Amino acid sequence: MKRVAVEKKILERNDESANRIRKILKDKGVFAINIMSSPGAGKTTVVERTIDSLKNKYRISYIDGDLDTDRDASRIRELGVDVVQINTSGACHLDADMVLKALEKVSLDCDLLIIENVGNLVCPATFDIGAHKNIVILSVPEGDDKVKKYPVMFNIADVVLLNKVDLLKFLNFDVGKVKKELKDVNPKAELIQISATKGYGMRMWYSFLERLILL
Ligand SMILES: Nc1nc2c(ncn2[C@@H]2O[C@H](COP(=O)(O)OP(=O)(O)OP(=O)(O)O)[C@@H](O)[C@H]2O)c(=O)[nH]1
Ligand SMILES: [Mg+2]
Repeated sequence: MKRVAVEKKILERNDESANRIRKILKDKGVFAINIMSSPGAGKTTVVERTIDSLKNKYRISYIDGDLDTDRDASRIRELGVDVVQINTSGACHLDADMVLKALEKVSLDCDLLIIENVGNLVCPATFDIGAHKNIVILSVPEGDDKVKKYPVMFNIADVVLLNKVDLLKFLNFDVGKVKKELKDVNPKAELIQISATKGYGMRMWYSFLERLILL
């Protein structure tokens, strides 16, 4: 009973901070996305390609959450957008207080704020960080059984990007199974098949994202 009470308090405090973030973003007219996946599914690669493709049309800022190092932040900084690194000191997810602090540093003179969460298919799903949309990436090498094994994450997804489809020909991966299980877990989620490195499906993702930015 005690454990439940403490957890509830932490999440309530987190929700208050997430609401503050939403207010700040609304006042500034910024649209924010929270990108989540297992380690290595391709979050930073998708972000790189997305920034490359959209940076001449939209002002973009980026916040990166990682346990340690600024490797992803350095990759994105090279593209000339404003970047703030959050190191979570061992925590397996970003929380709203971490993002609130980062908002004091990152440029909010932007149309799109991309937040890359810590690579983890479980914990980030529980912590609202005030973003408008949740983008979840599943990659082909992870296996086609993940939607039902990690339902909390797929349940909060607005969009699921099925990445690394260039590897489908080498692996035993049933795209139909993922589609069916996603329909069961979260019928509202959009599924877009992409290869961030080869470019397949990326135009569909960019135009989907643009529609959201312009809403
Ligand atoms: N074959 C293939 N490899 C990809 C694709 N997208 C990303 N990768 C590779 O996957 C590896 C991990 O990509 P990242 O973008 O760093 O993954 P991440 O999700 O940001 O990783 P963390 O931040 O550590 O959780 C890199 O070697 C990428 O080149 C893809 O579409 N196809
Ligand atoms: Mg990354």
